[in-house]
Amino acid sequence: KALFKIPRNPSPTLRNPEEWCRSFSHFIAQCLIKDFETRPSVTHLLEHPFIKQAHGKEMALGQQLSTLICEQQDLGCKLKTKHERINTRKTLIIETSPDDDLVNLEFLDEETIIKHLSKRYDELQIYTYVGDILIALNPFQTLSIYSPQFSKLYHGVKRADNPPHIFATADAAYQGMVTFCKDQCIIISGESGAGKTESAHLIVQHLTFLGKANNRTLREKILQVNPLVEAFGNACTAINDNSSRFGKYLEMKFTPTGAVMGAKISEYLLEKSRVIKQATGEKNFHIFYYIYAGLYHQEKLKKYRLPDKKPPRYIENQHGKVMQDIVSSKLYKEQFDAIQDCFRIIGFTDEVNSVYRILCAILNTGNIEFTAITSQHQTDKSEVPNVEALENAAALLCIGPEELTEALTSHCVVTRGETIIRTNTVDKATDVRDAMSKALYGRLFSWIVNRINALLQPDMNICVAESGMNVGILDIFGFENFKKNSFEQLCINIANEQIQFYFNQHIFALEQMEYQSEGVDASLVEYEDNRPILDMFLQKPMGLLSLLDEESRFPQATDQTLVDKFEDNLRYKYFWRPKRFELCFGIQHYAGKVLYNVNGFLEKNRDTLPADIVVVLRTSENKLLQQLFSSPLTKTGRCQRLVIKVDTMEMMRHPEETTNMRRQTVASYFRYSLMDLLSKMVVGQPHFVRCIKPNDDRQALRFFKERVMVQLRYTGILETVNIRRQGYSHRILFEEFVNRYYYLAFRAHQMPDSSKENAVAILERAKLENWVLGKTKVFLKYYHVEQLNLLLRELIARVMVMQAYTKGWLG
Ligand code: AD9
Ligand code: MG
Repeated sequence: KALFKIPRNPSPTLRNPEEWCRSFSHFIAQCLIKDFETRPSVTHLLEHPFIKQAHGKEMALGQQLSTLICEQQDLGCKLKTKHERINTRKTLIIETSPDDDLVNLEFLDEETIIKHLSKRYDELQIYTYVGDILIALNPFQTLSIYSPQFSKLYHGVKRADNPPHIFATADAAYQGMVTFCKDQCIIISGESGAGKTESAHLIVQHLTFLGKANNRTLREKILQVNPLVEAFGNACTAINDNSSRFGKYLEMKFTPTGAVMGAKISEYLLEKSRVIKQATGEKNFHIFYYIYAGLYHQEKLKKYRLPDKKPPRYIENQHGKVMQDIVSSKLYKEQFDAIQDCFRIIGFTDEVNSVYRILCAILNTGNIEFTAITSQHQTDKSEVPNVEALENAAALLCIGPEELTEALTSHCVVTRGETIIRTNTVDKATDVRDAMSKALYGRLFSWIVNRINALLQPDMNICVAESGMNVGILDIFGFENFKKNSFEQLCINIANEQIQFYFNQHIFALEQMEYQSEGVDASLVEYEDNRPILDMFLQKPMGLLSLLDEESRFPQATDQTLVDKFEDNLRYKYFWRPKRFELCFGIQHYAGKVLYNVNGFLEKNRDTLPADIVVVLRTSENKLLQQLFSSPLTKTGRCQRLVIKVDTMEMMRHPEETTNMRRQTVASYFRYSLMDLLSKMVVGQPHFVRCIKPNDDRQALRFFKERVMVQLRYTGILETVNIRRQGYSHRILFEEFVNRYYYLAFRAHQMPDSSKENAVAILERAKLENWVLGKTKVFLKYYHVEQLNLLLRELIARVMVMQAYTKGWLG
């Protein structure tokens, strides 16, 4: 209060700026030491006429003051006073309320929870806490709560100081990382269209704000990563116009002091089949529409050999999309410009032109058609009647059109040591064509991701990467249940089962096990364990994926034999086979019943790319394409083709292994990816965001109780509220606890024993209540840790200021 009363004109006793400034800085230093909360805002100080004047004259004191201010900024300390916050609140109209956290509710049942969420949603409070877990209701409208002002508001404060917000979760992860020097991971879950991807963007936005690197370019680059990969990996589905068709784990890398220094994406299981076919009412990956509309407007369709009368078949009129719809879309055109900017800002070079060429080649490949040649001797031969599309594709890929025709319409086989060339039927040639399109797109996508990673790698000269830490953000495709569900939905839903299992493990299982082993009395909470369903999918050798792999190895296997095999071997209550639909089976997932149609499962799982195609593509003069299909193989002619057993996924990740005869199916690669993802997640301290979709019509302010109830049930929110209310989310070894917090109760040079008694001394000194002691650990509620960390940060800041003061920086 005193600070804000400082007169704008100096009092008669302080006659000149130097004197005033000296006295003022002295006063500030005292305030800082006395009470951290009453520090003046930096802007407020710098704006003061005397400070300005002091700066203008380059007076030593002014400089010292600004040095101190800069140091504070670097420290990432709070820059605003309470006063400022109150003002901000008024203008932004945000208030905290007791029902911000469901754990505080007096009555705890589904009805009450729903009532609260519904009321909050009406008031546009889309976020609600369950202890340290964030529930995010999709607002289906643009809210003005993500501006830089909000980023400031949610910077390094206690959760209870502000209403729940996605920025608070990002902040908790960031503070956790800086304070404990531990990697963090934010796991965003929810069904398709619930708001995971949007939440992931907001988290990245806030983390780039928090990790203020001096390097502005790096921040800008990181912000372009999501839009770029999503243009290639997202598409419009029946549920969501911007549905993620791949899983994404984005790791943001920070220096030990918390400055952002790089980023890395890992992508999981892109739904490549979308390139060649989309379900009714759905579309291809966004990028195809962007590029077609963009090139049309730049009058470059000819240059990229795209048809200008009718859009290519892969993005065409399958579902009423006509040429005019695509080229007249302002959105597509603008998005194309935005993607070009993304490439440029991230640092891609002329390679972008090769990316466009490959995309356009894929569109042309889709237009290649085959007809049967029936002669007296041969009925299983096909040819390409209209060579325009084929020639276009070949030209864009920089390969010979004859070689491409040959690879599409015939294949090599070896019988008893002899190599024979066999012709392809029309169906077979069509399959090969589509396999080529899928492989091109899948590898291009992986290449883009790898290239981004290379461009955003931490600069080794500035910081040794190993000494940095990271915050990982998981945004996968959400649980899906369409009218017709295929192999893709099965993989997506298994991934979601795995994430739910991880959540259960963290929130319920591990926590309860630890209470018991530490002799802490906390009543057990019942929860729905989905482990048996996961076992049904993943177990070897009799789990569903293993059975699918086994059947995929038999050339004679059919959809019928596959579904029969499932029925004969999967004796689980979660599996059923409706008699009416012969080629279907049903699964009772954690999030509901889904009926799958096995049509095409085997082919999708085999995902074979004929070796003939690989050999042709390797002859390309395009450097990028060579890279995509590179391997130690030499191009020694056509018949060499058969020694290669190429598997798309295998090659994509391990190009050096392409000569390996071992075949890897999509299911086995998927299993491996899940393990890889989990191994990344388990090393970090998890933070959970549970996205909820309040209605299926994507309408703002519509809260369908039943719909929300179902999601709350299957995500175990009620049980989570219970366990967060009773439980202790942080369990820290006495030694670690004393090491971390001893400054709060002991003198800095007086390193105490890491005993239980000293831990208690710290807890009491910090005036905390409701903690519990186990045999080897302190059991804390989430708000205890928050309080301790805040005290610690304040203490460190005070020490810094005292040092500055004693060194005479403050006059
Ligand atoms: V999927 O599993 O990838 O199909 P998501 O990722 O869960 O799904 P997404 O984030 O794409 O859903 O959200 C769907 C739509 O909801 C967005 O396109 C927005 O129109 C809308 N949405 C979601 N969250 C917000 C928000 N915080 N503010 C405004 C939002 N709109
Ligand atoms: Mg998404």
